[in-house]
Amino acid sequence: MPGLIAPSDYSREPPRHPCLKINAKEPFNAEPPRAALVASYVTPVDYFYKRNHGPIPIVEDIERYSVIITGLIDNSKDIFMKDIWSLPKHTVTATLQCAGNRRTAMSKTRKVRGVGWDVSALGNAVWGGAKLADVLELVGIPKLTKSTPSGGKHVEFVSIDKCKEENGGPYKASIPLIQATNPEADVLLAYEMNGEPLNRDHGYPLRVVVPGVIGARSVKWLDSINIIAEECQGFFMQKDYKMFPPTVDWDNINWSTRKPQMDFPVQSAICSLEDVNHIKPGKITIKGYAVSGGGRGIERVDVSIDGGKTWVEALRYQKPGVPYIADIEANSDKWAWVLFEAEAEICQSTEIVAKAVDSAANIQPENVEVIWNLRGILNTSWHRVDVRLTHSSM
Ligand SMILES: Nc1nc2c(c(=O)[nH]1)N[C@H]1C(S)=C(S)[C@@H](COP(=O)(O)O)O[C@H]1N2
Ligand SMILES: [Mo]
Repeated sequence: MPGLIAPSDYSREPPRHPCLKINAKEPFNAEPPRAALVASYVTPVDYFYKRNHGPIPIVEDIERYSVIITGLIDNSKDIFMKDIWSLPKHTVTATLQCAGNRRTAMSKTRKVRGVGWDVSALGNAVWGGAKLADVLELVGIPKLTKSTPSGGKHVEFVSIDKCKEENGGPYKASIPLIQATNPEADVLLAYEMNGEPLNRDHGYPLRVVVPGVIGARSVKWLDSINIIAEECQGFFMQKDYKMFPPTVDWDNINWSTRKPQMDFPVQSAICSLEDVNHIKPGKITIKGYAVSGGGRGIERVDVSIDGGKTWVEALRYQKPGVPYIADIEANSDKWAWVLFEAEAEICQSTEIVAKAVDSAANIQPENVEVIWNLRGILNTSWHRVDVRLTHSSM
């Protein structure tokens, strides 16, 4: 009996929470309602977005499950769960965001290809597992290694799920070896999410979590780790999840001109309101999230209730009673989102807007047109929602 198997159809999918909005059924892609997303700092597993490219793998025998570490190293090694469990356990609070978050809105200006997502293709979880830097030491790669003696410079993660983009082959991605062996980068081989063993949708029994980087590099259902000379040549690294300018379309694209997207840019969205809202005049609370990639904090979130003419600064928070400060010295979770809140008096129909600024003073672009790209990734334009006043009958 093998440790982990990959079904080729959807007859053995796990149960999912009925509140999720399903964007694609097979493979299963779903996100929570906006308001549920910002109801807590740590996203409950049930509400955490699910982004899959094939049927969900199944563990048949956890004792036999192992990950082979191979490639440009002296000796390959099979790592079993007991080996992973015997390494120091680290917990990292990190926001995972799909590069396709807010794709539906980008598609409205000009059509893009890909699964449509509203603003909830992200979640914040407490990931528990071993640091990849510690795991790689088991095969003789020291901390902070740029290149192995035999020229390995990248760490490729290969799964076993059957993806149609890979012609039935597994999902895979890579990160630079220097990031993988840097304990400060907090790259995990995670076996827990919010204190519970990972569930099937999120990568049981073992997944990669690469904090601050688009979700696509956090490979689920890990099967092998390859130390390689060049970055992974898989579909999702080379023919997808790359950022192109608005002038590039399907008839003139040359994929090799761009690098695979890694860090995500500064992002925010209002989650207490839908795209169009009918409300009574009076006080409202505007709530949402802001997050940036690469471990950059959120310096400021600005909210406007007049379509972006004037702004007020929103209150930012992570944990109750702990002031949020966007500084590496502070006791903030550097890989995690911040939630924001602002109160406003609404006395006419208007557009409410949010934009965030990160600790490197990067700011979200005003309009989606300037960042439009054919795959509809990284829509980080100012988030705008309409409020229309309903007047009591006269
Ligand atoms: N094996 C495997 N890993 C994967 C994927 C996948 O389809 N197969 N999807 C990736 C993408 S695009 C994202 S955004 C995240 C989603 O993780 P989640 O479903 O736990 O939210 O997983 C990544 N890892
Ligand atoms: Mo993604």
